[in-house]
Amino acid sequence: QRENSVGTLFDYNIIGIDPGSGIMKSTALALQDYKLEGWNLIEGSSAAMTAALDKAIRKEEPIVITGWTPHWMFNKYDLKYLEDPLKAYGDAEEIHTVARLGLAEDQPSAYEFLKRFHWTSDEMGEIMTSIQSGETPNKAAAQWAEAHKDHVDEWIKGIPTVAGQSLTLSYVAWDSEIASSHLLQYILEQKLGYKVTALQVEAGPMWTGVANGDVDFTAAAWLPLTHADYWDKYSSQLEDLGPNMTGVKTGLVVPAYVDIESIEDLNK
Ligand code: PBE
Repeated sequence: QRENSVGTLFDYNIIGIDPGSGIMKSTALALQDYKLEGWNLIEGSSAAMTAALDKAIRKEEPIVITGWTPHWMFNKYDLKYLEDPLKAYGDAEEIHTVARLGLAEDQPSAYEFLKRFHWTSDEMGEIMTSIQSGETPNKAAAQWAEAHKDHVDEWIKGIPTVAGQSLTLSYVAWDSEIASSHLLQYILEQKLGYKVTALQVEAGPMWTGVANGDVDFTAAAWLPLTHADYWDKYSSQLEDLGPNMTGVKTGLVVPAYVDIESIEDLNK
């Protein structure tokens, strides 16, 4: 660590999230790629990261966080991604729905709906913002589904309802995935007749649960880069139902008032 360097402004800390998340792995590699020596990647959670961000912004202090889009923080605060010329955070990232093998045969209605399910980051953002402003995830998802009936109807049109069959999904408490998982639970239960158990777990168990067949699906697979190691390990035990959202992004994020533009600048 050097005195009077950019790093000292940030105490050489990058505020991260849960250790199982893909963005923590990408960031550990980014530290190597950009030769950011002496920097610490702080483990925590999505909630702790946004709390640290809020605190820094109130005092207009420098902070670097691991961030991603879609996320309500970009609506609430004036933030910017640091440029990533080495593409440590990849390029065209997508969120995929992945199912256990055999779901198509066992639960064809759920399978067909999940295959069709595809939305935009603005749409997800509406649910995230509603949760952030104090609504429960269940209510925020229900309100969204009822306010976007036409869209929901396209996803379920012609799909036979079932009589209370159980279905299990897994997700991590990332703000984006809290929104999508509650919406899926609502539609599967209220429109298609399933009884859904939504398991909130760490990233590792989220993937292994689907791979070993204990969990029917997750809609929280960030590919091709963010969850590449999970995908490489389990892809033969899973079915990829395709992207439920395209044009998503991860990276290092700072408040707009922080006077650096690129990850490379962290080395100055
Ligand atoms: N995220 C949000 C996750 C995927 C969803 C970018 C924080 C991750 O890094 O694994």
